[in-house]
Amino acid sequence: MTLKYLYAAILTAGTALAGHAAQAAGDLNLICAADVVICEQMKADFEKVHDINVSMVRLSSGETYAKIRAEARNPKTDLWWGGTGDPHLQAASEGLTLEYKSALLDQLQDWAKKQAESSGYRTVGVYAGALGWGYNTDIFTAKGFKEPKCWADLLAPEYKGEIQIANPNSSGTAYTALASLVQIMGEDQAFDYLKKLNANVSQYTKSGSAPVKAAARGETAIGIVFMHDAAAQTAEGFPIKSVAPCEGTGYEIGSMSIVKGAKNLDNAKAWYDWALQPEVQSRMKDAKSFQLPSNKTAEVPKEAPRFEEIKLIDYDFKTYGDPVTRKALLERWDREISANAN
Ligand code: S7P
Repeated sequence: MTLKYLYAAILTAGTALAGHAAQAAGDLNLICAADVVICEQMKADFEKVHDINVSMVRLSSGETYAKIRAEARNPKTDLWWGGTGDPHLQAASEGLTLEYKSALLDQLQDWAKKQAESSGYRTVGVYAGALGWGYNTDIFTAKGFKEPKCWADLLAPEYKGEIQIANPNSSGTAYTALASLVQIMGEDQAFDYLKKLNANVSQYTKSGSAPVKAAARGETAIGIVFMHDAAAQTAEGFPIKSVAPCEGTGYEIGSMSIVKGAKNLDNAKAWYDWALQPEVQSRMKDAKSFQLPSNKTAEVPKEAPRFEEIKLIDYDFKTYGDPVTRKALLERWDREISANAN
């Protein structure tokens, strides 16, 4: 038996154990809100063990939420895998996603189960990762920059035009940054900080990981991103060093939700149960997706930034995943930051 077939056999057995027929047939319309490389790997792996054709679109987290909301009367999407947890929670509280309790729930880390419980089981945690930034060490050496260790350091005038971060309307990463700064500094001080940071930001990208990909290519010195996305660029061989901010930082619980009114509900459940399996989550590292997996027995990649080594805030997912809070923060960001962008 080749390795490929052995792997397929393990996944098939795991799926059967999880209580879903491995041979369900038909289609599955999936929005994947993580990096496109892991999205494609997940789709291909799933199709190897199920007779289900997956139509997959990659969107950022905020874009996914907006699409699912716009399609609420006639959903075209069955399942939303990945992306930051806040918009999944927002969709859950607006009744856009379906309650579902997987038989694998008990195998998950407490943070993943809590995400499920607090949403009335309309979403669940699939991975977690902390926010920080990555910087290009070659650019730093060439320009004689000092390593920015703290959020406050990013305001230094020497970084004018040297920083990229995404737009929090489209990007879950950037919304996590906005909500984290508000929790660390208080709302008015956080907006004051963001106005000053604006002077150093050359571009607000659509996707959350784009800033560190640009830093890897030498197009910018610093990208504010999830630390695992910076680690992925280092693993690709680029001169990127990750930083966990000294004042503390927020984190994401990357999540998964079934869309209410899904046309291919059984197939959505088949993906849901499959994606919570340890074997599936252990393989994420092969796509350089270095988040912390939610299944307790999945392998933690050696490249994954460890929570115990990072000063994490007690991120308030309930408040910052609430539609009213999220809408108000994004509107304020549009008024005070986007309108004055360089
Ligand atoms: O690349 C992996 C990852 O950082 O992408 C997700 C992210 O929210 C998607 O990008 P956007 O910021 O554009 O929404 C994270 O969930 C995930 O860890």
